[in-house]
Amino acid sequence: MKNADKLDALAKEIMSGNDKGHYTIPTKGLYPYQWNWDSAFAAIGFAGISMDRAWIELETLMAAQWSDGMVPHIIFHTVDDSYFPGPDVWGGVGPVPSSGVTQPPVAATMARQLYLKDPQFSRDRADALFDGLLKWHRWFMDWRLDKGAVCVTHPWEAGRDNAPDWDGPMARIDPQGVGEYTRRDTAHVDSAMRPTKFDYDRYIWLVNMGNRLKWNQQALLKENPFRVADPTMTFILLRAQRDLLALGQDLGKDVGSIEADIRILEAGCQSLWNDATSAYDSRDAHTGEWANSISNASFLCWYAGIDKSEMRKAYDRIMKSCQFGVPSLDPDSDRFDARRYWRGPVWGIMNMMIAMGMQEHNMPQADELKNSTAGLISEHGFAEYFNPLDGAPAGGKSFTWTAAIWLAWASPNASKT
Ligand code: 9WN
Repeated sequence: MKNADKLDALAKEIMSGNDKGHYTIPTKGLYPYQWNWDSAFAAIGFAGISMDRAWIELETLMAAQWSDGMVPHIIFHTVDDSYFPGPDVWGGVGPVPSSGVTQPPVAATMARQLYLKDPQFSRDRADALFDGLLKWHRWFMDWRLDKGAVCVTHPWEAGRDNAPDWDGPMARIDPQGVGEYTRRDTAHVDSAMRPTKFDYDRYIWLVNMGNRLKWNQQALLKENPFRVADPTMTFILLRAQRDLLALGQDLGKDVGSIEADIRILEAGCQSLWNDATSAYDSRDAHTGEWANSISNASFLCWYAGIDKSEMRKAYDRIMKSCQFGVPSLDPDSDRFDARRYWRGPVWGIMNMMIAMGMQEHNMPQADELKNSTAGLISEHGFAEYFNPLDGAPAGGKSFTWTAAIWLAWASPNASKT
């Protein structure tokens, strides 16, 4: 790619423009706070710029860990009216103002990437984060398992906010009493690219319930009607446990329970196999109903160390049906919407994780996906997400995680940094 150096420079500019010193915002205006998995990707983006800054990103994230082990999905370092819902609506009970739900635990995997890149520099920093990461993973194992698969208790936890995976469980919520509120997201981005009012009423209703219960997991377990066993969380936690185990062994830590947890999660992944679609799927933990959705999260199986010939076939079929993959929903689905957020668009971070797994399984699709993501970004910019049919950029612009995955993975210069 001729302009790779220019794009590297632009990606670095975006990261430094969104850098608040000890954490990074995803993009100005739309998302003015620190987000959990965004920060883990930002960390590997910073790794080629400054290893110190890369570790600081993860350290700031882990400093927001709650006493029960949960690491929140948004950390409100400041108050900013450009985002709703803010800290007052959430009522997080951690050491710093935060939301009350978590996000996919990619942090341990990205911490290990930093460690492998420069073990000497990283050793003490990794050592200091190890116990917190272990405690967070334990929290998932204690509170969120269903048949060994990890459940989300709010669509925002999966990071795939309006994925069709949640349609059934969301439809069963009656958002009574949610009252009036003003969305801010649609002031920044075309509403056709964002979740609907139907979704938002239920998002806010779930937040109000959690706040009322002071985010007590035992109480939520009883009251929360939304509990979905999800491939995003399950595959990502399984991968994170494997990385934490390897990191812990290198650091000479007590890794006692991690291997047993890995066996439980491996069984959990199998519990997400939907025979009807021949793919990994989300399952409503309350009713046992399948979402019947083949999403980009389904293809995180390789990232978790799990291979299935049916998944390879489904991947090849879906990639043939769009110009740029991996779409967040199978384009053959009648719920596919090429522009609307997690119901069709391509997300660079998902592509990177899918390709990491494919690479580890020696699949030639890994390089193809890397090259196609590089082409997508070089033609259409560092957008939050992209239309899989024509590559059109969507959502926020100058986006941290798209810049980060460019620098750490998609750029032709990535392996040289
Ligand atoms: C709610 C920040 C986050 C990502 C999520 C993405 C979107 C937030 C929102 O933005 O969600 O958490 O307000 O839409 O879906 O994956 O972490 O980039």
